[in-house]
Amino acid sequence: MRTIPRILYLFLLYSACISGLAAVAQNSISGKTKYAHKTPAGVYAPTTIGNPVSNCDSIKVLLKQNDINIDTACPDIIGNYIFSNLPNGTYTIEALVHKKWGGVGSSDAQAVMRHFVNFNGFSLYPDGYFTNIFLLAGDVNGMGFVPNALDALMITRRFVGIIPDFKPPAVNPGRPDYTSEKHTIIVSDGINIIKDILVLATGDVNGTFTPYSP
Ligand SMILES: [Ca+2]
Repeated sequence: MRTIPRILYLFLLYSACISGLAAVAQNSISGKTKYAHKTPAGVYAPTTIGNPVSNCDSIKVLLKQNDINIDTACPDIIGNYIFSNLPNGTYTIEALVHKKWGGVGSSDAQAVMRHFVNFNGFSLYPDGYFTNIFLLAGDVNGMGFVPNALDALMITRRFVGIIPDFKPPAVNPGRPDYTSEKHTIIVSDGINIIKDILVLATGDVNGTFTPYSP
């Protein structure tokens, strides 16, 4: 008669241990920071983008929860980053780049116009439709709309030197010099999530820039 309560006790003890382990499970998120580069022939070929050995000034990865930055990782020279010992939860990662801006010219302005024309249903240019990081990088005025004639105008104004950057007051609300993907990641059960983060110089919608060396 006493066997059943003993089994029940052991089962409850086991359950408590398992749930206790789950509560303290430590996870990690790692990957590479990459520039969404395209070759001169337009072939998509992302290239790692990192820091010099001596410092962590040119690119960082931000770890956020509920839009609040809770940690920062310093990618190495070939873009490897890692966040360790993360409690179970939902996190957002993105890169913050402080490298020299470049790679933006008339071909980017033209590409933005092609995108805009295609978005409006004309489909004149099969190569003219952006997605993902290229779409984000085309919103140079930060209005959050589909890249359009105003963005193309701002790109032109910058590469001919009328405006120094895409920041206010010349461009409102404006954008920083680099655009990053943002990934929302759920971690649990002590696993490592591998996630690369793509960046582009804001406005480099055809991915021509090579922002090296760090
Ligand atoms: Ca370009």
